[in-house]
Amino acid sequence: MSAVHSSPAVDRERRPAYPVDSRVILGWKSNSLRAPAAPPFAAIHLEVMGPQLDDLRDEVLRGLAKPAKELPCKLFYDQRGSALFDQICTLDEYYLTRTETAIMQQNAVEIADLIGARCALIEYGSGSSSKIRILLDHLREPHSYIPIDLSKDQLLQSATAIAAAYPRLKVLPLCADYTQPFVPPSIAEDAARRVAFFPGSTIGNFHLHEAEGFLRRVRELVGREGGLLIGVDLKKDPGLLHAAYNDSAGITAEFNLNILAHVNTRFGSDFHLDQFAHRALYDEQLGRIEMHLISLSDQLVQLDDTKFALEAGEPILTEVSYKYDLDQFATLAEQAGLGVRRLWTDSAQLFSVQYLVAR
Ligand code: AVI
Repeated sequence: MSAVHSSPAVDRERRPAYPVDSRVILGWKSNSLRAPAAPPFAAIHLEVMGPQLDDLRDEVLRGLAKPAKELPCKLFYDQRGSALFDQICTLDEYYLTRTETAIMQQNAVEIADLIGARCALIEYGSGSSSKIRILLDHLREPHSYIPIDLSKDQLLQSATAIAAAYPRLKVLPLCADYTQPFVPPSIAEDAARRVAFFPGSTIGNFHLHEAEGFLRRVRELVGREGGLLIGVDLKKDPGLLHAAYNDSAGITAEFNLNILAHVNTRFGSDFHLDQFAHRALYDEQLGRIEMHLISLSDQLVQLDDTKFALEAGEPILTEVSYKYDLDQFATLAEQAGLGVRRLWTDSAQLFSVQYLVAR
């Protein structure tokens, strides 16, 4: 294989607290938005804190140069990928979304009581911002909503829709790669409390050591009085898990393959999508789903001036999705300085929603 570009050593923790680019979008008048009917008075200020395209490119190059090739799962979510993911969330086999939503709906009053009045809500990976509405409908005078997402267009659309539906709420979207350390702008200093929201069991898409680092950063952001409301998928019958990630309509397969189309458009690589197949399997020992794309032939893929050789049958790891048991997650949270204040599950114990506070 040819030489791989090395990434400049960037100390991300010490990056200045800057917005790399910051823009104000007034209502729907901006050309960059293809937005449908929404009140023309909603003003949304979007903070953009990267990531820089070069950082992502380096991550892709590094992943493909590993002996066991991988791509970062955050690259699933271009416009088409986000739409496919929304479709996955409605599938019968994908129990996660409906189970979490039901848990939140059934316990919304208690959750809102625990969070308290005038809180600033910071949602990591806000996507279509749908589950936050359950909280916003029950919270007492929420102070502000800060959705954080990598996908700028979806972030703007969802933030604008939330601002229109909750006109008294300050909506302050932040475009950032929350899987990496970043220095957020000073967030809601005058709120009664900062509460992070991380639904969907997206925590499962971090490797275990990364999950601990992420939780620690959240703990720092929300501070001593703050909290984290998080969705955590639980260990269960492997048959159910297998079905959830190998749906009969093939949407997950399309979602998985779309990462290659996204990498092609964004970085100019030449992956041929018909030369790869979706595979998802549950590794019971590691307690995680692994999604791969399997090369269907011996082939070369080019990105910049680097050629990557793939053998027939060789996998590219595109995602891990850890499933936890309750004790294991409590220990992980503890290591990050958080304690489980209260948790809710469904009657079949498929999924949990947990409220963590600083210890
Ligand atoms: C976003 N994340 C929690 C999903 C999951 O279940 O790990 C992504 C996904 N991958 C395949 N289907 C859904």
